Amino acid sequence: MMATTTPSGSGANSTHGAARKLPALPSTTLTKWLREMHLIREFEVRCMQSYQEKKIGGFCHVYIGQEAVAVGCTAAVNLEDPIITAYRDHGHALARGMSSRACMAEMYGKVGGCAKGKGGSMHMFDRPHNLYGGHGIVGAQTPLGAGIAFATKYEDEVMNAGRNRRVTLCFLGDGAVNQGSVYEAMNLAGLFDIPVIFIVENNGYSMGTEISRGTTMSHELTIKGRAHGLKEATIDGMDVLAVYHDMHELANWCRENSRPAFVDMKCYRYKGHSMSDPRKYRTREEEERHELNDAIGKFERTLLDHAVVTDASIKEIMNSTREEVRDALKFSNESPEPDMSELYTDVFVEPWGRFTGSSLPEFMGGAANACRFHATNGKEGLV
Ligand SMILES: Cc1ncc(C[n+]2csc(CCOP(=O)(O)OP(=O)(O)O)c2C)c(N)n1
Ligand SMILES: [Mg+2]
Repeated sequence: MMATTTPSGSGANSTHGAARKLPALPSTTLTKWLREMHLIREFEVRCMQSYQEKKIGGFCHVYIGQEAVAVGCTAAVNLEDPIITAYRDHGHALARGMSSRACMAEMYGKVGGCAKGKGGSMHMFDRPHNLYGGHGIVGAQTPLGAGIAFATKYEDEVMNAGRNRRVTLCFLGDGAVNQGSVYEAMNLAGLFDIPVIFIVENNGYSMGTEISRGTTMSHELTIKGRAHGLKEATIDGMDVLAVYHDMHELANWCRENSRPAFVDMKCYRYKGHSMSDPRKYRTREEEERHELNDAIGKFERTLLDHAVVTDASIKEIMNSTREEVRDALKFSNESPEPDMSELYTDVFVEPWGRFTGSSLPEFMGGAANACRFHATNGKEGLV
C-alpha cells in the first residue's frame, strides 16, 4: 500500500478556504495541473521507497513540497521554450511531459530510461520535450541555460526572421546563487539581451545550510538579478495559480523584449536534501508549519470551492496517478540493464576509440606511444 508521509490535504477531509479567483482557463487545464502535482508527489514517494529497497542507487534528491513550481512554470510557457535545471529534476521532467516509465527506468539505471539508464536521478534529459537536463554540478546549468537562450535568440531572430520568440527557463537552487558562473551567466544575459529566466527555487536550504547563513541579502535575493539589469520577480512557489500567473506574464515580457529575468521563487522542500539527510539542522515544527501550507492541498481546496473538482474526482486523480507510477515501477523492474557495450557510447571519447585502461586511447597511438606523453612535473605518467 502506498502511503505518503506528507499530507497533500486531499479532498475528502479538507476544509474549504476562502474562495480564490481562478484564471480564465478550461477546467480540464486546472485539473491537469492538479493531476501533475499528484503524479510528481506519488512518483517521489515511490522513489524514496525504491531507494530504501536498493532498487535505485547513487544520489537521489526528491522534489516533494516544490511540485507547484515545476507545474506552474511549465504551464506558463510553450513546449518549444527550453528548460534546464539542476539535479532535483524528476518534477521538471514529469511536468514537461516525460513519461513516468522513462523517468522511473532512468532512476533504476535501466535501458528504458530517458538516458538509457546511464544518467540516473540527476540527469533527466528529454530532447523532444526540450528539457536539457538534469545537472549535478551546482550552478553549472546556468551558463548552459544562458547559452541555450542565446542560441534560440539567434535562430529565432536571425535565421528564422522573427517568426518565433522563445524564452528559456533556467532553474537553480538558492545555494547555487553563490556560484561564480551564475554571475557570469547573468552578466552575459544582461549584456546580450538574452531571453532567459533564472528561476531560483528558494527552498531555504542548501544541503544543511539555511539561506541566511550562506547568502548575502537573502531577505532581498532579487537584488542579485537587479545588479545585472535583469527584470526581477518574487513569486509564491507554494501556490500553483500564483506561479502560473506571474510566470506567464514574466515569460511573455521576456519574449517580447528579448530580455532576461531573475525570480526568487519561495518554496520549501519537505524531505531531506538527499536520501541520506537526517534533517538535524531544522525542527519538525518548522517542517509541519510549511506542510500546512501545502500547495496540493491548497489548490484542491480552491478547485473544490469553484466546483471544478469533487471529492470523488480528486480520489480518481489520486488512484490514476498511483496506477501510473505502479506501472512505471513494473516497467522499470522488467526493463533490462544496459549492455556493457553502452559504456563506450554517448561519451566524448567515442570517435577516438576505446580508452584502453592505463594506456593511451587508440587515436593517440595506443600504448606504443605512451612515452610521448609525459607529465611536465618531471614525474613519470601521462599528462
Ligand atoms: C560545484 C559543486 N559544489 C558542491 C556540490 C555539492 N552539493 C550538491 S547539492 C548542494 C546544495 C545546493 O543547494 P541548492 O542550490 O539550494 O539546491 P537544493 O538542493 O536546495 O535544490 C551542494 C553544495 C556540487 N554538487 N557542486
Ligand atoms: Mg535550496
